[in-house]
Amino acid sequence: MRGIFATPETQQVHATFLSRSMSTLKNIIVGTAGHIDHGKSSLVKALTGTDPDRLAEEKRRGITIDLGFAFLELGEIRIGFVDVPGHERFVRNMLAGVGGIDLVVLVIAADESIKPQTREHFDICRLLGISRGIVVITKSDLVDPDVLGLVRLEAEDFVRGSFLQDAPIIPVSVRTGIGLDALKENLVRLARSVPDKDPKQLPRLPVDRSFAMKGFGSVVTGTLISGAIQVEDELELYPTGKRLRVRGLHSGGRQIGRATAGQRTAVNLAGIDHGEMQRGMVLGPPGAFEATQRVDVRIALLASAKALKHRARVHFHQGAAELIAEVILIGGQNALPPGSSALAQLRFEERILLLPGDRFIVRQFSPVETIGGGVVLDALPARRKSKHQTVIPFLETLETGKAEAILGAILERSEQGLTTDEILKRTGWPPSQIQDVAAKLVTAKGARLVANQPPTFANVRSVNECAATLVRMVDEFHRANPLLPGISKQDLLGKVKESGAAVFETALDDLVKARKVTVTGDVVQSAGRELVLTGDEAKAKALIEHEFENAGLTVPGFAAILEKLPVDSKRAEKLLQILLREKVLVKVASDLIFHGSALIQLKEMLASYKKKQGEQLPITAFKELTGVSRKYAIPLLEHLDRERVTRRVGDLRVII
Ligand SMILES: Nc1nc2c(ncn2[C@@H]2O[C@H](COP(=O)(O)OP(=O)(O)O)[C@@H](O)[C@H]2O)c(=O)[nH]1
Ligand SMILES: [Mg+2]
Repeated sequence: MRGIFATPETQQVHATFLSRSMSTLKNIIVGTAGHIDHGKSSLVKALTGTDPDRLAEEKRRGITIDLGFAFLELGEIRIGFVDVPGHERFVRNMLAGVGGIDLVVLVIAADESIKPQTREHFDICRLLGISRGIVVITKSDLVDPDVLGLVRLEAEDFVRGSFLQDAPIIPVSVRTGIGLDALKENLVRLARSVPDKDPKQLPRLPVDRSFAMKGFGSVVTGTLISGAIQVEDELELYPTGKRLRVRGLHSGGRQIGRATAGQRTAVNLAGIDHGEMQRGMVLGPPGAFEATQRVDVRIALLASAKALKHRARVHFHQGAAELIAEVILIGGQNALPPGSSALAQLRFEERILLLPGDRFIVRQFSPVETIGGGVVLDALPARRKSKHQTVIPFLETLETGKAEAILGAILERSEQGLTTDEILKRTGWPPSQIQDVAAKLVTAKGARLVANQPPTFANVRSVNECAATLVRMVDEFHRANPLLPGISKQDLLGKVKESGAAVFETALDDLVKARKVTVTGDVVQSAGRELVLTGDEAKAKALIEHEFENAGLTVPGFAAILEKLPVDSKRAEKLLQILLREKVLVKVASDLIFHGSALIQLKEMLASYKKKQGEQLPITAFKELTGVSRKYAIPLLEHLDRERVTRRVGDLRVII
């Protein structure tokens, strides 16, 4: 499939590329912006040798309709150009391309100066938070120096107070070649200042083209905005849920094994028809993200726009996607005034993959023009009833908070805690970052690890509140059921269902550690609860104790005792539990119970043995000393080991 973009020029680049190592190259995406006919495509061609107008119709009409692409290597910098159409009818195509760019070349023709789409494209760049660029005054050969000076002043004025305020302004002409070298120098300088992309981020490739290649099958192209993709990777096509295998990768007209963020990338995919892949869909890691139909955002309206009414419909553009959205203003206002911003929920008719931090553009429904933009804060907002007062501070934390504050705020709104996978869907952070941030939050006592499989984190308050409820529920149960030993765990969990199993288990564990409740098998009861016994029960309890006390170390089976008791076996079992809890009886092994006094005597016997015979104690000596059978001797000795009365050394015990 080599040769998707093959031209003589790219093949030549290929030859020079082979002598260079991949890792030393820095990939940068440069987008053009500006009014139609101002010379954007000609400039890209002059810089790269590639005509970005690739469609037959574009060539015939001499205008750019859809996105065009070209590549240029300057030293260690590899630039992917995204050439956008300037015509107002094709702003939507412009928007599909501008998403992943690192720096913009704002083109202003010397003979026309600033025109409507110069403004609109510039607004879009600002709204998308693009932070670097160059102003290029094209067609400088068409005007005299005075006019050029004037256009330069107008350009300076135009960008004042924006991210381009201190950007170079370079007059060029593709006719005379003037300014092209200066432009290249500035591109390299600016490209170097673009921060390196974090290779640990998860990959996202918004699809801007999809087509079939004879002999290869389906191909999509896009700007890889984060992470890396490798041949043979499995990817998911969001929001369709389809899983696809990467058969091949191309960038800049050559086959590659791995594409990294900041590269224009063509992906050959197995197992799908190209017609099923559309502009706006996103390739990403399988199962990692979740497409959405509503997002909470900060939305800003241009000063030049009309007020935006609550519930207004707009055209929403993000990445390469375009959808219709309904704007729900969260603060309760009726309209958003021009030049201001607000928190809002956007509702879509279709599902789309969005993540916090994604910048978007909104265009008026009709007539279609750019009116504002914003940033996604919460891509999976909870369905809320009327709690606007809590959602506003929450969204403000997502907007401005540090990672730990953000995770803390997300957990605070998730009663049951969240697994790392669920946190990923809400933040887009790679797993390693989630682990780091969660660990810091746990250390700072802002969160608890409530389960290990899978790792689940919860707000500290959720656990504490659940524990408080549990104490209340167990007390209530005792009051209502004085003769039952306690409430089953299952029933107790049913009473705090909204806490979820992981938070419940952690809260219960806390209560056991704090000795507020005890858990025996499946039964939870308040610690230190004094059972009120009936006369028969009290008699039976005394009898049980007596039997064990008399038996010393040669304890009876419990069945034998049962026969003598005036209560039924279920109740007898309960009485046994009480005696164990009171530590009158001691459980040495699962079916071996002794009276506490017998064990004290045993320890005394061992102490005097040690005095007379020394510390070494063979098992036979132990059996003789105590008169117990081998069946009892072993568990008893193990009990003594645990109690640190004896220590096992080979076949011997040593009395400590
Ligand atoms: N004289 C002159 N004409 C130019 C220059 N750059 C572009 N043009 C012409 O301006 C027209 C529009 O150029 P094009 O690159 O398609 O503009 P775009 O719509 O911004 O992409 C074409 O006829 C070009 O030949 C230049 O530097 N000097
Ligand atoms: Mg063009």
